[in-house]
Amino acid sequence: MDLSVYNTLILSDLHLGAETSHAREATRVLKGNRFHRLILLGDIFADLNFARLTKDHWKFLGYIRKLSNPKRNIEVVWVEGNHDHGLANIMSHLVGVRVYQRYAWQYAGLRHIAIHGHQFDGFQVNNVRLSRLGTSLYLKLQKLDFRSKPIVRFIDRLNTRWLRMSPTVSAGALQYARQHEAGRIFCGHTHQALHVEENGIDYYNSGGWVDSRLTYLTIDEQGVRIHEFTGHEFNQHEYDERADNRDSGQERGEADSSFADFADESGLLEDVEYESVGG
Ligand SMILES: [Mn+2]
Repeated sequence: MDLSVYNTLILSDLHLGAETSHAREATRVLKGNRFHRLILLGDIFADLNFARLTKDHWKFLGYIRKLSNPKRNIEVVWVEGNHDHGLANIMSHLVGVRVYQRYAWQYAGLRHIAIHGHQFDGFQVNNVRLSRLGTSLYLKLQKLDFRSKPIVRFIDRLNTRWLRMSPTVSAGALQYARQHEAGRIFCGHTHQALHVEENGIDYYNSGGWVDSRLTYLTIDEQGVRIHEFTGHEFNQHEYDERADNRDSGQERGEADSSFADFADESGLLEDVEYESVGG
């Protein structure tokens, strides 16, 4: 992977807790890149049910906690999505990250705004609960291979609604950027990585980590780039290990083991030691 230091790396829609979440791959992206700022642009969680988090999901959270350690000098920002909604307090304590509804910063002479994007999806605004259910259903159905025609038609309709959401969010975001005098605006939510330029304003969507395309954004002096994680970095051993993790249902339920993974990855035990010496 690229070893240059990015000003900002943006990742969204990991949906931790969902079976389709590619948490392991997302952790590899964070470990394989260097950046001054990390923006988790919403829907990092699928819902509030922590029992559904697998070993890899806890490891991702552990690594976020590690990155947010002040000694690392990386600004880690969590922007709330419609699935993350209400997690702000829990997350700031668990992983030590500040949570925002939207985050704005200045870079390369331009105002940058990061906002999840459900705010621009008319359906979502008045119907958070229903749409949350819709997303989980959509993610579940995507995995299944149906033969039944009515169900296929239903999935097609759901897909169409999903695809229509992408231009709706980009249009709303561009309008929002214009109103707030931003040169660049970043969203997630649609699970489709995208770049749209309109009258000198750039809209970028970071895509997601639940579909076949796994994408993230980087910002540096060369500009903004959409990256696709291809998985070429994997070797067979890691694939096997991953398959093992998916199969071990009992292990997934063991809170002790999950917490150990989280603590291990985050350096939590080192912190405890450090704090007890300092205090
Ligand atoms: Mn969303």
